[in-house]
Amino acid sequence: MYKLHAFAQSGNCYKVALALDVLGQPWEPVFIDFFGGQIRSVQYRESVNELGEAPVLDDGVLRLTQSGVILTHLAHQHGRFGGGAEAQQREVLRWLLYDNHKFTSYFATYRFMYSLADAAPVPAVMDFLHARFSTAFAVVDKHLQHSAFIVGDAPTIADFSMCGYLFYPVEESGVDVRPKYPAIGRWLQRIQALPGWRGPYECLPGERIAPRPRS
Ligand SMILES: N[C@@H](CCC(=O)N[C@@H](CS)C(=O)NCC(=O)O)C(=O)O
Repeated sequence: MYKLHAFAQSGNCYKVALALDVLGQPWEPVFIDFFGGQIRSVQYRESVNELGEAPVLDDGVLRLTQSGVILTHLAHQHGRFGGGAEAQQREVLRWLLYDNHKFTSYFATYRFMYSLADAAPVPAVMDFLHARFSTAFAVVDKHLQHSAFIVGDAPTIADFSMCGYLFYPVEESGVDVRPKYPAIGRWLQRIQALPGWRGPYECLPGERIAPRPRS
């Protein structure tokens, strides 16, 4: 059975959990104590992931890291959600790269600093991150005005990757994405309707943390 090293607040872990659930593949969670510092320990880097990151997937033979690599592996292994023809597969990769660089990363960092980090956020840093993810969200919203899913009219791993942080509660980021970006909102509804869908706090291991109180 697949083993997914993960923690509940990680949208990057959720990307993989969602793919496994929608593929109908049973998997076992292995809790990472992110907030207790486990991921930064020498032990974690030496024995779990030299990159010092989550998610990590054990598939029985391979140990894989980087959600985009894991998703691509799962799509190949199960012959689903990887895109059909070569041109579509290339599109899937293009959006995975865009997601990792611009769509997920700025928003995930913003959310972490907004409500999960110990220290209060620095306003100038938050303004920068907000501007960066807003640009990316507008790009994706425009794209989704003409496309049911990120690549064509059927779901792919690009969707699972890009929605990773968008099913968390609004109070964790302070950004109500659905009304602000209506095409993204409709796309999230389509993903949520896929058989097997579960939210991040339903499937990932670890306690839910109350967002840090705002001053
Ligand atoms: N591009 C990576 C990002 C992974 C990542 O940044 N994971 C976070 C948790 S959501 C992490 O482990 N951060 C630890 C750190 O940056 O020190 C992926 O998609 O897997």
